[in-house]
Amino acid sequence: MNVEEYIKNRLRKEKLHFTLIDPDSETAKDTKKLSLLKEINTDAILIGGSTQVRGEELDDIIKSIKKITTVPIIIFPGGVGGISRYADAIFFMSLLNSRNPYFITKAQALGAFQVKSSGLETLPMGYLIVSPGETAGFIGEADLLPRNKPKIAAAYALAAQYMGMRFVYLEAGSGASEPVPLEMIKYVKKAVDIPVIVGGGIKEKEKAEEISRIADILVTGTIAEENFDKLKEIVNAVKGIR
Ligand code: 1GP
Repeated sequence: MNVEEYIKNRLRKEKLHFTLIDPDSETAKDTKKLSLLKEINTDAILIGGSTQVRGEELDDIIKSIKKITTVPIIIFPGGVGGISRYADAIFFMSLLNSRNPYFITKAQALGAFQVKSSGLETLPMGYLIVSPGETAGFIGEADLLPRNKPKIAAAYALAAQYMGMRFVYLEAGSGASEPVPLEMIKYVKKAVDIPVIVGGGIKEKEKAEEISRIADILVTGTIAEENFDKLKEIVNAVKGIR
């Protein structure tokens, strides 16, 4: 399957929801919990986290997710490790607002040949971390995008597009107390033509609906761990938008 075509075709008709699974989480290791994924209408599974599960352990987790769902599995790498040829694609991403060039281009160079030999489809993505940023912001040494300065986020997103990236991700950080502000998502959407992905701190269906009215793709992670019924509500809210 060509994952980019799949995403872009679906985006012509509807807003998308991606479920992020941390390979180090309870859900990833518990087949009963994983099988709940069958009950939701999510459009792709992202595999990633700031911790480093790799090698055979990661391959096995992806294989068991594949038995449960037919939606694409996309690696959302937290670093140079964490690549598995059993996934369908990888977000080949650059943390554009990092202060450390390691996260902008060096980790990408170090991982490039590994990605090539894995045969994974690459989805070039500009990754932008918005305050509070949580673990991703700390680890990625981000100059957190100020929540009250949407134009700065839009400028970075447009730069991502002009550099040839085909997706842009606005990240408030996993477990953030508040998601990316709506005003910022609006600004970014107006500025770019590439799909805008938004994640971090989305816990309620009302918020999910507000965000999905503007953004193209909404990502939730923590809620799958904490409250599966709420995850279902969020996915239904996203899918209800026309
Ligand atoms: C992390 O944006 C995602 O990259 C998910 O965040 O865990 O807060 O849903 P949550």
